Amino acid sequence: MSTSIQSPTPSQDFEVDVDRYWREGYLLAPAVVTPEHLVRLRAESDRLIELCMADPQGHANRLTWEADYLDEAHKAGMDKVIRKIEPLIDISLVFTELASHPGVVDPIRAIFGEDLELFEDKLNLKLPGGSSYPWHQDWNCCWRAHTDELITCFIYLDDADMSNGCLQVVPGSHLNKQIYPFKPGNRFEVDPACIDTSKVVPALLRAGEMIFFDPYLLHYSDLNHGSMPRRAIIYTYNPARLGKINENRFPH
Ligand SMILES: O=C(O)CCC(=O)C(=O)O
Repeated sequence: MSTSIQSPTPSQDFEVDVDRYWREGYLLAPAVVTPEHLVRLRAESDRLIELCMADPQGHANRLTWEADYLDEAHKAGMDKVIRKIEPLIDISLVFTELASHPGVVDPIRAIFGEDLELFEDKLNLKLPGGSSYPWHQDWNCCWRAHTDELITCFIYLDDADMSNGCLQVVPGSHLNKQIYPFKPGNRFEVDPACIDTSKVVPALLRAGEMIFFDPYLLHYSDLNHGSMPRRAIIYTYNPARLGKINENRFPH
């Protein structure tokens, strides 16, 4: 595994390195939320879990469950644990507001060089014991029906490291929009044989810090082996000139 990782600079010095983003396919960024704001974001995450658990049928279209992603060896006690809530903003004013926080959207606006629309929004919970996300490219597995003019922002709600399943990326794997073949019989996971493990970089970030990345970037996260959650709010944006192109993500 590569040790050359970008480190987020303190926010007052943060300058969006647009060239670096396009070269490496991702950029780390400092926290733009205060510690008090972070407390409110975590409380909102708890509220949404309660809301969805109170009416899982009513929220069925927005929920995925850990039990559907964990293998037998890791399933015990996880049958009623939510893996992901998506979409989010139609049930959360707090996360609607965060999606347009200048500290979140300004770097993406700088990278695209134009205004933005929100394309996708989700809360990945990765609670203790939570499942992995195998190696994949978001555009190839999930967004082929849409534009590839997309930038994703991960905002961690908890400190993230290798023990609780931080995001891991392969810098430069987005270049030339290369599509890596799926694992045989799979329409999500890239064939692990294609991953050069010597190039993998973990995004070891503290709560509130962010990673922006390209829809072709190879990325992965492991099972949460730790005792702490690794929650992340994930927003994806497209250039505003394309309009609101993913409105049908909202459950009717
Ligand atoms: O939450 C994670 O660790 C990974 C999420 C991810 O890769 C995705 O939602 O496409």
